[in-house]
Amino acid sequence: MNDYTPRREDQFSFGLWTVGWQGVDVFGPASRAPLDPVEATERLAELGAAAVTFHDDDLVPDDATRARTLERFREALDATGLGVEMVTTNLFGHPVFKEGAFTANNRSVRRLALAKALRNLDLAAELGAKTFVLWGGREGAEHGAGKAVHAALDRYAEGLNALCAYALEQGYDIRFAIEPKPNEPRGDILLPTIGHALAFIGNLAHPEMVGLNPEVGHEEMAGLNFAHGLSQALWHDKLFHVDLNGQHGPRFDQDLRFGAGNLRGAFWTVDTLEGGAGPRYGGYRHFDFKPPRAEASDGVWESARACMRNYLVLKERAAAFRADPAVAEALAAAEVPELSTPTVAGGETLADVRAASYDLDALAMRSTGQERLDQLALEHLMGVR
Ligand SMILES: [Mn+2]
Repeated sequence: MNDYTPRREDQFSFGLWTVGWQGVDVFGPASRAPLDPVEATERLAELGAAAVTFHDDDLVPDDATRARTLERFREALDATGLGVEMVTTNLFGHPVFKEGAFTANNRSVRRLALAKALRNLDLAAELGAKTFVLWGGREGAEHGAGKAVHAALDRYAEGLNALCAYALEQGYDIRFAIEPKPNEPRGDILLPTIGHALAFIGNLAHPEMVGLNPEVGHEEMAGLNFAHGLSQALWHDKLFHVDLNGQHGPRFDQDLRFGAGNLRGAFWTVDTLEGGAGPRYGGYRHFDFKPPRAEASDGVWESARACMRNYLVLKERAAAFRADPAVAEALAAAEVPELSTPTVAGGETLADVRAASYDLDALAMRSTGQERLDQLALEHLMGVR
């Protein structure tokens, strides 16, 4: 009997900033006390996580205490056996980045952003992280003429190219992952979706070193299908990392625990990550959520626990769906396996395709079996099959 207890091999990881979020929002100050990164690491280990991640500012906000903080953090990692799988740089919090970081109009700000990211890249390598995430929350605009997007993309590429060149020069075993988001905090953010970021990566100097860190809520804020986005990222071999959380449709970034919000979307997200109908994602299942401001610390740990539990429950449901003989029949009836057959067979010519006869009436009237298939999925999700 599966009791949905997370194990290290489930590869769950959490940002220190998630459980550490104090509830500061646009309308009010902190509702919770600061959380020591050492305590966060210990509690997450107890709950069954395999690794932690952080922004430079989450862990070492202050140069005066940097060495001691890092020493204590390393001791906590050693004691718990947790790893640091990903590191990211905060290029959005400090007011200096209010008008952008890599794409700020101000050149000194861009140089400062690059210096901060390079310093943190050294730290990422030192702690053994294999992925370096870049979320450009301030890379955008609220106005039309205020940001020359063509030049901004040149500078964005310049920043990423510099980071890649530095990682190569240092021999770091690190890949970069861009995290798209359509808006918030900026009115409009550059590289707003998975698709925009994929296209951008193709024009970089080292495209093989740069992939994606898509986030459930960010794509759903844009009204997009997250599982489809994941599938396309996997198709391009660009799913380097993933941020799991929950969101109720296009509205402010809710950062709910995974499984809350669009539960049906979460089912297909897990099915996709676990290779339900394509390659399986082999990386960490990383949670980037915010325990609601209304919660005290008990609620913080309950929501962290629930992220992993919901993933494991959905993993079981998705596996049951894929193993169900009725689903195999429904998939065949819906002709889903036929999509893997090339449209033009080897040895055939386009002239053969044009010369073939097609029974339009029969094709137009054919059953597609989609409702039957989807109802089976819903019944597995609802736990009645
Ligand atoms: Mn995120």
